[in-house]
Amino acid sequence: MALRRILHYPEPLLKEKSVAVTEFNDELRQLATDMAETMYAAPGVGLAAPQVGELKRMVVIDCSDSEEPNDLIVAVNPEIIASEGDSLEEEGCLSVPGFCANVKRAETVTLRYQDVEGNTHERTANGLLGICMQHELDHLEGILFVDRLSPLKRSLFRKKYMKMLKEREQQNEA
Ligand code: GNR
Ligand code: NI
Repeated sequence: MALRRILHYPEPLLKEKSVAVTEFNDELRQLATDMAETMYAAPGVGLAAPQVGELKRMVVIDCSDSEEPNDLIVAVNPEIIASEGDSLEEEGCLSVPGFCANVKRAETVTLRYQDVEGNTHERTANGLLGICMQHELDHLEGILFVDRLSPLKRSLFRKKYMKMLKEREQQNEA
C-alpha cells in the first residue's frame, strides 16, 4: 500500500482524457488500493486516477458520513447512463486546493461501472454522492470543476489561484 502524490492545477496532465481499462489485473487492484488510501488520507470523498498521474478510467468514491463509514465505491470505466433534475452546490477539489465554488450539476444520476474484477454494477444517487460521481467522471475527461464556472468566475479564480501559488513560492524561497 502506498500514498500517491495528488497533482494540482495547473499541471497539464489534469486536462487530458483518460483511457478505458481493458485489463483487470493485480496492477489495477493495487492502483485502486493506493487511490482509496490516498483519498482517505487527504481527506476527500472521491479521487480519480488522473489526479494521481494515471490516465486510466477509474475513480474511487466514499461519501459515507461518520455514522456509516466505508461505503467505498471503486468504479472502473464509469458512465452516467441517466440523469435528472438540477443541483447547485459548493464543490472543492483535491487538485485545486484552497478554492471552492458553486457548480451546476444534475440532481440524480445513475452510474454504470465495473469493479476491479470486471463485473458490471449500477448505482443511482443524489446529494453529495451524485455530485461526486459527476465530479469524478469529469476528471476522466480532463475537466475540473473550475472549467464549469462562468467565464467571469473562472478568470477570477485563475487570478486568485495564480497569486496564491506565487505567494506560496515566495514563502518557500524565504
Ligand atoms: O473531497 C472532495 N469533496 C468534494 C466536495 C464537493 C464536491 C465534490 C467533491 S470531490 C472532492 C475530492 C476530489 O477532488 N475528487 O476529484
Ligand atoms: Ni476533484
